[in-house]
Parts: sequence; structure tokens; C-alpha cells
Amino acid sequence: MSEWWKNAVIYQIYPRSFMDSNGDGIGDIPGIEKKLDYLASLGIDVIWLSPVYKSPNVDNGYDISDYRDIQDEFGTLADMERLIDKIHEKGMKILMDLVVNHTSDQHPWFIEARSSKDNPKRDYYIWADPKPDGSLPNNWESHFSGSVWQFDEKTGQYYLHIFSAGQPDLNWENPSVRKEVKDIALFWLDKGVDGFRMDVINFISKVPGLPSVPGATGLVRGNMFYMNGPKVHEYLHELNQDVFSKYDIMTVGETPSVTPEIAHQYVDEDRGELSMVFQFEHINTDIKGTRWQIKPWSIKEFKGIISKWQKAIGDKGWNSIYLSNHDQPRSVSRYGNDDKYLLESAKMLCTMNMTLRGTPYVYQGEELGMTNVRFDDISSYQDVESLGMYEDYGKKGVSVHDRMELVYYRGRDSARTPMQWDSSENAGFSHARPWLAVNPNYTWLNAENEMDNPDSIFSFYKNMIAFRRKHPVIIDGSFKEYFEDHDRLFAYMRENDDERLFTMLNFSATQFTLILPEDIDVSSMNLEVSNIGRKDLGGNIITVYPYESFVLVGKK
Ligand code: ISL
Ligand code: CA
Repeated sequence: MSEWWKNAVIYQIYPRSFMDSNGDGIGDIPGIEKKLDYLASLGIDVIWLSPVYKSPNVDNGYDISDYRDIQDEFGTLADMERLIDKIHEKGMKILMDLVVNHTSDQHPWFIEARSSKDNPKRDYYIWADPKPDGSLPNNWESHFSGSVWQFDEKTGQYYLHIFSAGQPDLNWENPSVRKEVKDIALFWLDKGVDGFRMDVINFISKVPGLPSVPGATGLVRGNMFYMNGPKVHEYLHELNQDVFSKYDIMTVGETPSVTPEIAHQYVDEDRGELSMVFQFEHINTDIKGTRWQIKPWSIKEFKGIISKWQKAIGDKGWNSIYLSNHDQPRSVSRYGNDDKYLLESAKMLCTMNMTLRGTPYVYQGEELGMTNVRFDDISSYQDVESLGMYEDYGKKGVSVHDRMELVYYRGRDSARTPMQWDSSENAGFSHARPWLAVNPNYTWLNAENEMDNPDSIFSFYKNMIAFRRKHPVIIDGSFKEYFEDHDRLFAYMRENDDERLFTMLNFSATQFTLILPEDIDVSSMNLEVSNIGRKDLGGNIITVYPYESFVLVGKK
């Protein structure tokens, strides 16, 4: 089986916010089709679509009521089939988002399952009786606030939902459920898709008995009882053997709470499970427990985690490289500087993503340097997770101001504001009022402005993607870190039998002097990338500017 995905750059589309073709304020599939030339011009290889299936949209499509059809707002199955063909015609590939830890509560399986205790579909989901004293079956807290248990009046039992009550968890212990998942995958593979991003796929196996978290008062996350659970590898191997391995495709599992050791069990070639996973260690350095418990992040901790993953995964198994997606703040607002150094820092982050070992993911708008948003009032927000926190923390007495600051810093809607195409009304995204307001900075921060400007963030991405393609050392080279103890700088050498590639990244607004070590011979290496337009380094003692990044390339 070829490993084309090791050479690929993947672009994530959040369809609701990408491009509206019919003026209802909601992005759609024909809208994506219109923008394929834009994506081809950026040079990406693969498009990952966040879910487009039928859904009541409690969680914007991550609650699926029909896996074999498209939600009306996005178009039709015929539109989707045409999109798949068009993407292939342009030499790109497409990944679907497979959300199979849970379904929507409007899925026919769940409607049947809840109709009676002896319904044949009952066992597709996870049910529990109230405790003898009438209380909840256990103390697990849902990711979207409140208990993971929802009481079903009709049958007198609770059902489990790790996310919202509209997202009941499937019971993977049931072989019929696993068969259904395989059939869904086959349905899309037979339509020609090139793989899957698999939503919270390490949540599918729960510890038998669903025990309460010991020693906790109130509701707490029961992570240890369902993340990387006892049978997850058995289930994924089965899926791989029966379906994935029969096609020339890739799979990327979304797996919160994995270390490199755990990740190896999912991605090593001899395991026959997934091509790669999204790990969360680097992305969670600014939170303490759940996503709303914020702490300052340190460059040193952050780069330490990235290094650790670079060294641990790649010779065996494979990494994914990402800084943002539809669940995370905008990368430049979080890890760069979205004010004075927007240009420099967005390019610096791109330099990193395109020179690490692994498959890089670009999230829509990241290639423009799109930033977080601060709407005045909670009523401007849509995300079920932010709204859940807002209500919950309100009950706990947290002030409006503090709750809004959390939404600004960490809420998912910043990543979901409409794509900024041009400076016309609604950022060229739609003729109607968009489902979520546009970021007011669209007047100057937009694709039209950037596409023809050689100094733009867009052009930098385009150049970096082309640069990556020219240097196989980025795919197969070893990784060695320099200046490990430096608290502003991340620097590393990538090396194979032909080439050496040295990347320097300043993660701060501070200027400082740097002496490059002797094994980096500035005179024999070419400065091939500079985010501040340097022509050369002029020696091995250099002044490093705020958010500067550069790449030196030499022959072996
Ligand atoms: O709480 C988290 C980690 O501890 C979250 O990162 C959570 O695991 C993650 O947001 C899961 O995301 C995926 O599944 C959700 C959906 O809302 C997200 O959009 C999706 O990416 C439920 O399907
Ligand atoms: Ca539309």
C-alpha cells in the first residue's frame, strides 16, 4: 500500500463557514466547489471536510442522523458526488469526517432504541438504571457540561452521552454496531473518498461497569474510563482488516489524551489500525484540566512536547502536525501575536508546520492569518460548548466578564467565523447575514488582498508548501533539537543522506543575539526561507528579530 499521505499537506474545511453559494448565510458544498481553484493554487493535496451528513446540528454536524445523506443546508448527495469528482479532477484527494463514537438522538437507530427496552436496536447504545436511591448511574461529567446521563422517561433508564444529550454514545461492544460502521465506511469508499478523519475515536471502548471516578465530589470527567479503553485497539484493528486495508486510503484518528507510547499503538505500521492520530499534548499546554481552566502556556513546555513527538514518532508510525482546527482558538492569536506581529508570527508558525516530520494540516483561514474574534455579547455566539460553559459557570457565580473572557480566549466560534474572501459585505462569504457573524477585520484581512501580494501570509504558505515538496528531507529526515533550554527559541535540524535543513523559530516579540553552533556552517548552507525578507545571515552571530523564522539548507 502506498503511503501518499506522508507527502501530503491537508486542508481542513468547516463547510458551514467556508462559502455560501445560495445566499442563505450558510456555507455549502457547491460553495466549496467554487473555491477548489483557490485550494489548488495554495498547493494543498488533500481536503478534509468536517461533517456534511444529515444532522439536527446540535453540535454543527458532529451529531449525525443519516450517514448516507447530506444535510439540506449543505446540498444533496449528488452535489457531494460531484464535489468528490471535481476534487479528483484537480489532482486533490478528499477525507470525510467519520463521527461514530456517537450518533444524533434523531438517528433512526436511537429513535428505535429508545422506543422500548426490548427493541432490537436498544443495545446499539449504552443504557443504565438509576442507582437504587434514584441518583445518576455514575459521576461522569459531559464534555459539554452537566452529567453524561440523560434520563429517558419512557423506558425508565438513562443513556450515556459523553458530549451533548443530542449525541448518545454508540455501544461498540455490540458486533452489529461495528458492522454498521464498516458499512458506512464502505458506502463512502465506494463513492471514491480517500480516507477518514475519525472523531474522538479513542473514546469508543468504555471500561465495563462504567465506574464512578473515585473520591470526587460532584461531576468530573471520567476520561480514564473511556479514553483509550480496553478494546479500542481490537475494534480499530477489525475495522482496518475488514475495510481500510482493502483501499489505498489514509485514516487520522482524533485522540485526546494520548502520549507517544499510546499513539504508537494506534499508528505503528505493524499494528494495522490508523495512519496517524491527532494528539493534544501541545495544544493543551494552556489549560489545567478541562478546556475552560486556563493557565499561561510556556514556549519551553510547548516546544518540548513537539520535540518529544518528533523524536518518538516517524521512524515507526507517523505524526500529524497541526496548530488549529474547528475546536481550537486561531493559531496566530494563541501562539503568535495577532496584533503588531500578525504577519511575522503567522509566517513563523507556518515555517514550523511545514518543516516538521509528519503530515501538516492547515485549517481554513489559517493561511490568511485569520484571528480570534471578540463579540460583545454571548447572544452572538453559537457553539454548544461555549453556551454550556456560560450557563454552567453562571450558576457557579462566575461573572459575565470572566465568562466572556473565557469564550474569547478559548471558545470554538473564533475558528468558525466565516472565511474571509474579500472586503465586500459579509467578507464575500455570503449575500445574506451569515449564521455566525464575520470577524470585523475582514475589511483588510481577506483572501483577495493576500492572493496577489507576494509578501502576504497566503503567499508564504504557498511558498512553504512548494518548498516542502522540493525537500524530501522534511518527510524522511531525522530530527535534532538545538538550544533546548532557550525559552523563546525553537530550533532544529532535519537531516537525511542528501541534505541538512536547519529551522530557527522565535516564538516571542523579543529581539536577541544568537550564536549558531559550529556544526551549522552558515557559509555552506543557503538561507532558503525567511519570514522577514532576509537575504543572508551574514555570519554565525545573528540578531534575531521578533517572531523571526528562517530555514537554512545544505548538502550533506
Ligand atoms: O474536551 C476535549 C479534550 O479533553 C475536547 O478537545 C474534545 O475531546 C474534542 O473537542 C472532541 O472533538 C470532536 O468531537 C466533538 C465535536 O464537538 C468536535 O467538534 C469534534 O472535533 C463531538 O463530536
Ligand atoms: Ca448556503
